[in-house]
Amino acid sequence: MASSMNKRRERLFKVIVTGDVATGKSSIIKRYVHDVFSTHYKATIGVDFSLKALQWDDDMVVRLQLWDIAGQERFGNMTRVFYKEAVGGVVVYDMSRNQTLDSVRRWKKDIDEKVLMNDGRPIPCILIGNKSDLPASVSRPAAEMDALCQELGFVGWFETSAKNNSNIDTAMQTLVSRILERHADAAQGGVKSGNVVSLGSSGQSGQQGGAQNKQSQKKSGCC
Ligand SMILES: Nc1nc2c(ncn2[C@@H]2O[C@H](COP(=O)(O)OP(=O)(O)O)[C@@H](O)[C@H]2O)c(=O)[nH]1
Ligand SMILES: [Mg+2]
Repeated sequence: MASSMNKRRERLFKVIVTGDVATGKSSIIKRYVHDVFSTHYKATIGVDFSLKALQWDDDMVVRLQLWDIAGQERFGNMTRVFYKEAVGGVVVYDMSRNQTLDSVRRWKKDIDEKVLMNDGRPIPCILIGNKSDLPASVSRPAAEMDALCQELGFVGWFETSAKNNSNIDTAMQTLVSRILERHADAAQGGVKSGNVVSLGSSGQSGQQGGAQNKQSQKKSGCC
């Protein structure tokens, strides 16, 4: 598929995926990249990354290098190399386990402390509540999630299911849009492949309102 892509312009973005153990980080990545899901729990130790190619528009291909912390979250102390040159982040909690939402604050703070855009601003991050398919999962009121996003500086929140393939594409699409906005200058500059793009930007803040997804139920939102 990638070979048939029209790629007059190409972007490669490193995106990091963090959150507590067993919230579904690896499952979200696997679903997004390979469209598979397994209930078999395999906690690997190390850092893993997967590549996802998106035909973003008529002439631009966006390649996402998705970094999975792959078990290191158990130790709470992530290596710098994990954060290095990331231009976007995903923090995942498990909608069926409250305490994983409490940890979101710490994961976001960690990202903001360890990686910044060249202009000194935090990298755009989205908040994902995963396992929406489970009966035990709890949907927080949208107002509460919006307020949390605002407070912690997430560009949006989404309820997903890696099992049912629900809302993951939408969530990632939003993140990529925000990354591209922040790198608007670079995006006009022609082909830049083989490199993780980590450029400063004179683009606008990604915090404007009104981008909320008001489909059937409110399963996501943006601050
Ligand atoms: N029901 C359900 N289970 C999930 C979902 N995502 C992940 N899981 C399960 O949760 C467990 C942990 O998933 P994993 O992706 O390894 O979590 P990680 O430690 O955050 O990478 C596995 O048993 C998965 O099958 C989901 O959306 N729905
Ligand atoms: Mg994992």
